Amino acid sequence: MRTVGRCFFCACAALLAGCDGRQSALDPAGVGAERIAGLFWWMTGGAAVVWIAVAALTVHAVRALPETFPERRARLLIIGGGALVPTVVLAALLVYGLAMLPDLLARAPVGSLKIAVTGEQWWWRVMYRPPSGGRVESANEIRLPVGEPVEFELESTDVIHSFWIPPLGGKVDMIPGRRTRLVLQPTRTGTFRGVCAEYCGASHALMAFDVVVMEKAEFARWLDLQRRPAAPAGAEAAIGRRHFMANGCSACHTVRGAAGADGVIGPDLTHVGGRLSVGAGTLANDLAGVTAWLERTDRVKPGVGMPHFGMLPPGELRAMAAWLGSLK
Ligand code: HEC
Ligand SMILES: [Cu+2]
Repeated sequence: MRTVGRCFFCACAALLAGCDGRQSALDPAGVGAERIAGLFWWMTGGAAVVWIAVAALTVHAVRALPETFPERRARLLIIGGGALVPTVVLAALLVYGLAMLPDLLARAPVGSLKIAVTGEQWWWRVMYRPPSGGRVESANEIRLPVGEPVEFELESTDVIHSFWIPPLGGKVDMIPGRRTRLVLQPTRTGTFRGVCAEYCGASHALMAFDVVVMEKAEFARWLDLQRRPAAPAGAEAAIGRRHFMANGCSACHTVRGAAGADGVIGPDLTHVGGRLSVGAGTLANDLAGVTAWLERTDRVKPGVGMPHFGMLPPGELRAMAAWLGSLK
């Protein structure tokens, strides 16, 4: 009995751990997610009603004596319980679900912020297109103003990925050669987690991103900062910058403001120091995390499109990590 109790406790703990709001569709922080969570609970309620009715009928069927059950009543029960009730319940749920679609698929009003996100194996290229004009490139993190509808333009350069921020709304596939759309409107500030929801290769599970919903004014300030080139580094960080250029990192990475660093194969690193994680949600963005990323890239993320630099002296790796960390 004790073992059963323990197993039950562990199962509950595991289930509840899944309810951590950062990545839960049942802890909505967006207009779309609220609707979807509502639909989920109505569906669950409908399923529970059907289940209880079927279970009750089963118990009744086992107990009832055939002679006390006239054929007419049995036929009514079969037609009513077997055809009528499921048809009505399922049709109602279908109509309720479908009625939601036009709203969830609507475009954002003209003048809304647009964000183009491209899925790559295994990271996210992010391009902000504010209504005021211009574009701002970033990667592996998405920041949003609270209360505003934002239109995402989703693309892929290699295989099918799927863009999903569970607390904010539904998921939409990113299909090579096509542009799909999704409108999200966060309802509260906070930090959430987005994922790729379509198996896309070896490191599919290591393709996540942080989502930070901010107050409107704070977001405007942040976007303005992103627009600017990287802040000039101090003397110590400047050494890291030299190593960055000497080791060929700039062939794949752009750091606006660092002359010559204009590669476009990998994520834009202009303000990488201000992100919450590195490696698309894989490691903490601190000195240890970035150093580990540079040293063991392929072990951190199997199949990754960046070579590892484990052959370099540790001091050089740390210097580069320090410089990247200073790029706020
Ligand atoms: C051949 C191209 C290439 C070279 C050379 C390269 N990188 Fe990368 N880098 C990438 C790609 C691709 C990614 C994205 C990997 C992923 O997450 O799947 C990446 C990711 C990163 C990230 C994480 C960025 C984020 O937003 O999570 C950092 C930091 C980074 N590289 C630094 C460096 C440094 C420093 C060097 C040189 C020592 C370097 N890279 C050399 C292609 C490259
Ligand atoms: Cu993917």
